[in-house]
Amino acid sequence: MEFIYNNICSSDCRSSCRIKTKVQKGRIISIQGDPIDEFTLGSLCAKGYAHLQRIYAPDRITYPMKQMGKGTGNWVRISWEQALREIAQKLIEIRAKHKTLLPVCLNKYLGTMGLLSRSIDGFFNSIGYITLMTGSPCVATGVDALTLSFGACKKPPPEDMLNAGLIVIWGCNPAWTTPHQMRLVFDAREKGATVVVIDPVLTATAARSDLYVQIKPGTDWALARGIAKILVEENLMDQQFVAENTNGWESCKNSLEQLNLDEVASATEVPVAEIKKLAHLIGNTKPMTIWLGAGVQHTSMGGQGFRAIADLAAITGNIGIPGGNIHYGTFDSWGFAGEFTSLEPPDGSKGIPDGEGHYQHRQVGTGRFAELKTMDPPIDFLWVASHNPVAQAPDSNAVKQALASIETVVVADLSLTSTARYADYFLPVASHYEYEDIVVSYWDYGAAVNQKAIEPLGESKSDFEIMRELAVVLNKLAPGFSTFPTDRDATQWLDLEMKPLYPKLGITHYRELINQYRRVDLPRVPWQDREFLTPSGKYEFLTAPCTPLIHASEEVGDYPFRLLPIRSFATLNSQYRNFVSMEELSGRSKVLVNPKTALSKGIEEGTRVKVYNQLGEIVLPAGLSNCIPPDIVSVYIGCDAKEVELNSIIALIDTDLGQLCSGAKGLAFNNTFVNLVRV
Ligand SMILES: Nc1nc2c(c(=O)[nH]1)N[C@H]1C(S)=C(S)[C@@H](COP(=O)(O)OP(=O)(O)OC[C@H]3O[C@@H](n4cnc5c(=O)[nH]c(N)nc54)[C@H](O)[C@@H]3O)O[C@H]1N2
Ligand SMILES: Nc1nc2c(c(=O)[nH]1)N[C@H]1C(S)=C(S)[C@@H](COP(=O)(O)OP(=O)(O)OC[C@H]3O[C@@H](n4cnc5c(=O)[nH]c(N)nc54)[C@H](O)[C@@H]3O)O[C@H]1N2
Ligand SMILES: [Mo]
Repeated sequence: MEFIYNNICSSDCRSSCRIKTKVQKGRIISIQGDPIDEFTLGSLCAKGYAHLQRIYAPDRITYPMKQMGKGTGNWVRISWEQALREIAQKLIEIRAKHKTLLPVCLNKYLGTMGLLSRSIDGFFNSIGYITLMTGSPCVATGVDALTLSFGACKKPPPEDMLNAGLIVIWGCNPAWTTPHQMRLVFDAREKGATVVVIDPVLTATAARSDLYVQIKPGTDWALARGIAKILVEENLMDQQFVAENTNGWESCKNSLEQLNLDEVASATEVPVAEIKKLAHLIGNTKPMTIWLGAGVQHTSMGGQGFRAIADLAAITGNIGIPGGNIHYGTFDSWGFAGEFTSLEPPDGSKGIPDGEGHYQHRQVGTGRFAELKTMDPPIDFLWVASHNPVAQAPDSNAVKQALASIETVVVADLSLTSTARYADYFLPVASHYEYEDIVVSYWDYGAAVNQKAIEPLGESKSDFEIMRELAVVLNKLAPGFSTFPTDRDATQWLDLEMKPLYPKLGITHYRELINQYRRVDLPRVPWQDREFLTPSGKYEFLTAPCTPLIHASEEVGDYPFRLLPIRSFATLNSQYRNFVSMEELSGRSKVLVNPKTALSKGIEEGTRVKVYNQLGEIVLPAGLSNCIPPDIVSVYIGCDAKEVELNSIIALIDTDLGQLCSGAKGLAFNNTFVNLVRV
C-alpha cells in the first residue's frame, strides 16, 4: 500500500513549498513538489529534494543524550524520563535559589516556521519571567526601516512582479535563494520589463540582469541618495504623490541639495554616468518595483539604506500601484495574536518591572552571547531550539565560551550541530514530516497544513511534545510551576492559533486547507488606499542629512579585505552541508578571491589560504573568481560547516535599526574585515 501526504517545507525561506510525500510501509519513498502550489508550480529547490536524505540521515540522532563535560564529545544515551526530570529539577532549583527565573534563557529562531514551534515560547511564558534572546539575526533592521517609512511591512503577491516595467533587485540573490520568484522575474522580462541588480558580487542573479551595478558594500544609502538627487534635479518625480501622501519631503530635499554626486561616486564606487543611467531608468519606467534582500540590511547602515531605497519608490510614485511597491516580506499573514505566546506565568512570578505595574521578560539581543554571563543575575540555564548560533551568530568563539560557562545548556535539534556539541542535554526533534503542523508564508501568504506522513523516527518528538511533557513533569515535581495547558492536544492548539486567520482564508477549520491552495486574503496592491500606518498617516521620508556620513570612511587597519559571506544554493544557513550529494553539487568549500588579489598574495587556484583577523582564522583552499571585487573575499555560508567555522571571524557589529520591532538592533554580518596569507 502506498499513501500520499500533503507537506510543506517549514524552512525559513521565501518559498514555503508545497510537497507531495509518498509513503510505503511507514517509510517515505519519495518527495515531490506539489503542482497545486501556485507559487512554485510543483518544483522544489536542491535542498527540498534533499529532504529525503535529511529525514533518514545517518547522523540524525533520535534519542536523548547527555554530555559528560561540555565539548568533550562524551555523550551517553539517556531516557526521556531522565532528560526531562533532570531539566525540570534544574529549573526548580533555579527558582528556589533566585526567587525568579531570570537566570533561565531561551534562544530560539526559525529552524522551522511551523506554528507549533511557538509552543517553545509558550512554555517559557508559562513558567515565569525569563531572559529572552530577542531580536532577529535576519530581518529586524529591514522591518524597522520599512515600518518607519510606511508604518508596516506589506508586500504585493509574487505575481505582481509581472506588472512591473522595471524590477530593481537590491542586495538579493534570488537565483540561489528564491528560485521560484525568478520564474516571475524572467516572465516579466519576457513581457518587456528591465531587470537591474545592485550587488557588490556578480551573482547568478546579476549575471541574468539587464543592468548590473557593482556597488561597494554598505554604501547603498549613498547610491540611493545620489539617484534621488538626480530624480529631483531632472524632475523625474511624481510631484502629486509626494505632495499628497508623504511627510518630510522638504528636509529630505534639502539634504539632497547638499549632496555632491562625485562624492557619491567615490563612496559607492559607482561612476556618476552609471548613477545617472540608473536614475533615468528609475525615473522613466513606471511601474517600478524594488526587491530588497538581506545584503543591505546586514551592513551597519542597512536600516538607513533600506529607507533611502524605499524613498526612491515614493519620489517616483511607485507605491500603491500594481507592479510597484517593495517586495520584502509581510507580517500580516503570520503576525496574528498567538495563543501560545499569550500564555501567562504563574501568579506571583517576578521579572523586570515594565513601569506599568507588571513584569516582563528580561531581554538580551540576539547573538550577544558574551553578555549572558555578565548579567545580574547571570544565566545558568540556556535552551536553544530551531537555531544553530555557534555556526550562525557572530563571533563563534564567544558563543562557545558562553555556552561552556553556562551550567546547563539544552539543545533541541535533529543532529549534533556545532551548537549541540556545547550542550549538556541533546533532545532529538522530529522532522516536519513526523507531526501535523501549519506553515503560513511571509512571502506569498500561502497557508498549508503539513500532514503527519510518518511516525517520529526513533524516540524523537516535536518541540511541542517536548514542551508539553516538560510542563507535565515540572508540575508533578513542583505543582503549579507551569501554566501550560497540558491536556490540550496539537490539533486543538493549531485550531486556536489559526482562528484569527480563518475569515481571511475562507475556512472554518484548518484541516480544510488540506488538498487545496489558499492564501491569506491580503490586498493585491498594498497601500492602494494611501493610508500609511505611520503616526502621520503619510509615507515618511528619511530626513537625516547624508553629507557628514559620506565622509566617514570605515576603519580597515590591518585587515584590508571585506569578508562577504554569501549564501549557497545548496545549503540553508548551516544546514544540508552534511550530505555528500549537496557537497558534490556545490563543490568543496573555498575562499573566493579576485585573480588580482590572488596575484598580489601569491595565491593560485587551490592554494590553501589563511583568512584571519582580530577574532581568529580559518583556512580554506582559494577559488579564483572575477565575480568578486579585488577588495572583497567571500565564503559560502554553511559550506564550511564540516571543517571550519566561518562566523569565528565574523565580528559582532550592530546595524542602525532593529530595536523598535524586535527589542534589539540587527547584526551587520557584512562589516567584517580580514587579511589573507598562503599557508
Ligand atoms: N539557498 C539558500 N536559500 C536561502 C537561504 C540559504 O542559506 N540558502 N537562507 C534564507 C534566509 S535565512 C534568508 S535571510 C534569505 C536571504 O536571501 P537574499 O536576500 O538573497 O540574501 P543574501 O543571499 O544574504 O544576500 C544577497 C546579496 O547581497 C549582497 N550584498 C552583501 N552586502 C551588500 C551591500 O552592502 N549592498 C548590496 N547592494 N548588496 C550586498 C551579497 O553579495 C548577496 O549576493 O535567503 C533564504 N533562502
Ligand atoms: N556570516 C553570516 N552569518 C549569518 C548570516 C549571514 O548572512 N552571514 N545570515 C543570518 C540570517 S539571515 C539568519 S536567518 C540566521 C540563521 O541562523 P539559524 O537559525 O541558526 O539557521 P540554520 O543554520 O538554518 O539553523 C536552524 C537550526 O534549526 C534546526 N531545526 C530545523 N527544524 C527544527 C525543528 O523543528 N525544531 C528544532 N528544535 N530545530 C529545528 C536545524 O536542524 C538547524 O540546526 O543566520 C544568520 N547568520
Ligand atoms: Mo535570514
